Amino acid sequence: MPKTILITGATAGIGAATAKAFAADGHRLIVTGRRQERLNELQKNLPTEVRTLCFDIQDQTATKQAINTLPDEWKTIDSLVNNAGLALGVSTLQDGDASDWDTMIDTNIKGLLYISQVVIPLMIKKKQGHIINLSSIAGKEVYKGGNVYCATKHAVDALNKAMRIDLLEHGIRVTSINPGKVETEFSIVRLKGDTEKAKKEYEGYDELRAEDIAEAIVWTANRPPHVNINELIIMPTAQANTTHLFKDT
Ligand code: 8X3
Repeated sequence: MPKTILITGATAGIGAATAKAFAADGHRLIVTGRRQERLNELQKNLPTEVRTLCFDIQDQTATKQAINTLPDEWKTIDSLVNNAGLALGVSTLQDGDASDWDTMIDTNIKGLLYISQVVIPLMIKKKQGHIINLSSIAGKEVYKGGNVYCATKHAVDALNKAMRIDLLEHGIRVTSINPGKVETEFSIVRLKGDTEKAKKEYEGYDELRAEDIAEAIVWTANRPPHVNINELIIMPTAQANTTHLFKDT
């Protein structure tokens, strides 16, 4: 039975791979992001019915309005994949840039809250649904230069647990996915466009691919309704934790 899956930040990386994986399974999609051309491109390349919603998740009003524009037959969202998120900078706290902090907090925490608050009532009405929150190993551990990014992902970890309590009586499942190093645009964004340095992040070991995470996300969504995967921590075999990475160079 085809489901309706809403994926935030679907234009690249894990979001785009997740859209492809769900579409390959025959599900219809609502893909969101800030770049309409990228959303159109994604829509063109997916084999199932797709609606695009272009808005900035940091803007609560825009987020609300975007979901409200969906026709009723698309408001039957089965799974919300809270994927939009980013890291900016690797400075110590004392050298950090407050505008980077704001963007990370506004996207990773507040954006996740804004969209969840609009989608949850639609799921409550149906007495079912599944929220899949993209956290990170940075939501479990803290490392040098990670400060605010780690704090935002720790917040996602807390919200994941809180949602499970708040939504318990409504039969809504809540899962968090915590990946280690996945090669996407993540490091290019974090390192402010320094592609050379970003490439080095993934050299000397076999890093995770966006598709590895997408496959896990689809697997959690495909469990029978009485099974909830609370959380998954997924690492490259070469990465034990955020401070132990075995590079064979
Ligand atoms: C990204 C994983 O290890 O770079 O969320 O913090 S890590």
